Amino acid sequence: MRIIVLGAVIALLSVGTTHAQVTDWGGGFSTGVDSATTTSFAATSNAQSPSKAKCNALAGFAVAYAKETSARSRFAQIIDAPTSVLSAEIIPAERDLPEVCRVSGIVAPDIQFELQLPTTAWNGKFMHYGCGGMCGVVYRVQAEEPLARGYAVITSDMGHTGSPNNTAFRYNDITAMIDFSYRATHVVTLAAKEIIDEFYGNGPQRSYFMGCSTGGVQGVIEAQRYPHDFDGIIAGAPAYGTGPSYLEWSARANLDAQGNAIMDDKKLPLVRKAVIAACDKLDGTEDGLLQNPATCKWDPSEIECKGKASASCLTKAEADVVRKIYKGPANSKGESVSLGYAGMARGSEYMWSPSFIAPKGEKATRLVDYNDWFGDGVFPTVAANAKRPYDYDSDPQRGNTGWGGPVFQWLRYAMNPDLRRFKNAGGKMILYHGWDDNETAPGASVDYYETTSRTMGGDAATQEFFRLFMIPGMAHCRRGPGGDAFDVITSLEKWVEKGEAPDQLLVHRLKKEQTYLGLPRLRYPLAADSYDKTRPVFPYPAIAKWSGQGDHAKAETWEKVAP
Ligand SMILES: [Ca+2]
Repeated sequence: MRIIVLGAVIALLSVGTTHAQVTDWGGGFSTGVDSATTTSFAATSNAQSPSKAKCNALAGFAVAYAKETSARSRFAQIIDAPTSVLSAEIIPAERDLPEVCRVSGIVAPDIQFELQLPTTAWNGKFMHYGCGGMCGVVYRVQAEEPLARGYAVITSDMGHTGSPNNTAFRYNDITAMIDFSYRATHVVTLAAKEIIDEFYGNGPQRSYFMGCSTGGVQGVIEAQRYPHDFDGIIAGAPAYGTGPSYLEWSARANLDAQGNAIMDDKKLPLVRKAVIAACDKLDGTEDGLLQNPATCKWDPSEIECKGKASASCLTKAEADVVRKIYKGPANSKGESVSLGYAGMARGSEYMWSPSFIAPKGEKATRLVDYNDWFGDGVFPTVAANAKRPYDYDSDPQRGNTGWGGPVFQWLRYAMNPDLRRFKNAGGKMILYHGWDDNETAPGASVDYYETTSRTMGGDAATQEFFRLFMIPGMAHCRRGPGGDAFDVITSLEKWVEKGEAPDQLLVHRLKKEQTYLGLPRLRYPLAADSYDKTRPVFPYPAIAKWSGQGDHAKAETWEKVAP
């Protein structure tokens, strides 16, 4: 059989293509991913390995698709997920990544995906790796960590092509809204399982989802709406997006009535120093980190100027700015208008510049990119209002909680605490969130866990299938002074496959900090000389407290205590 790889089609559709797109929602994506390879290969049927033959057979679906013959029918007939394979080709092993059959395709109407199928090194399992920001790109690099472990891995663009920094894709486009909100994650999973079955002759023994930021919210929504898709889910720092935009709130907190910045970022170290001085020892050791910022009640009035304003104290206006950012979105009466959000955590002040409080003379980045993130997104059907700021008095009253208006809000609602179907299906979920996150409010994960715990019968019953780990000193998905490297895939595998629930995550602080986007992807176990500190993080609400003996940079000197 002569094989034709539809390179031109791939190029037109930009599957797997991105050009150094960078977004502040750094959880889920990367820069500089290579373009999709469009090289043809000329395999002949009498010189093929079995996996090459199977990969070519998948490519045959692409040929059939182009010719509109009936051979496409198996995937086209997937209920809820009519799928077309556009190309399939063998990619040789490189670095620690195995040889794969790389399949590109589309789930109708326009969700592009890439599925990588290890040819000889398959571990029998499937991983769906989530996206980041507004997605719009198929990020191949996301697949690397699970791929190196032998997983068949799928990634998708969630239904539209565009910059992950721009919300305009969903302007008056209900299909794009639905696919991005929840449908794409589900239907791409259906397609993956069917193609896996076609390629290997049987479906995956286990199916997992993993992602951070937008990827995190994809995972949580899967547990809520499609509880049979995955045996296990890792959801990091979910961008729930259900509250009035706390990013905008935090940036506007620093504007006076004329729209000028009240303070610059020079005083942020002063604030953080005072926070740490007041609360560091609550966890038993003065290591510059707060294990549980929620118990720190420090107030900016502590360092308010007594007499003349100076560099070593806050003016009353500056103290108000800091207090507002801790508090989170509120109306003009001072009443919180979020769903249990606590605003930014104490100790996270080092992450506030340049997002909320910029260097002197510069504009906070969350004001600069405001229109892309919130303008088009917040008021998608009222063009005249598209660029106006969120009104924390009137908008909540109109049911507009920010982020795309009420319709989009509901499509993407990720706070349903009724996880009975997920639990009954045997699903397990690990949720993690950095306490110093300045992009998705950490209090939202605490709120979601607590609401779920109340709904599902308390902590013990909930932790049978769902555990939250709040990571001290970690920013959005990674980075920060507390350590950001933990082998969460292995933790989930043990839980699902051996019934060993994760009693802790062992967090490592790397000597060389990860990049903002987490590249290159880490591999576990880490090299022993790559980190200088380990610490256990226990399932919320338990926290780690130093025992008082030994080296507090070593995990074994910490104990699990009630909050
Ligand atoms: Ca401490």
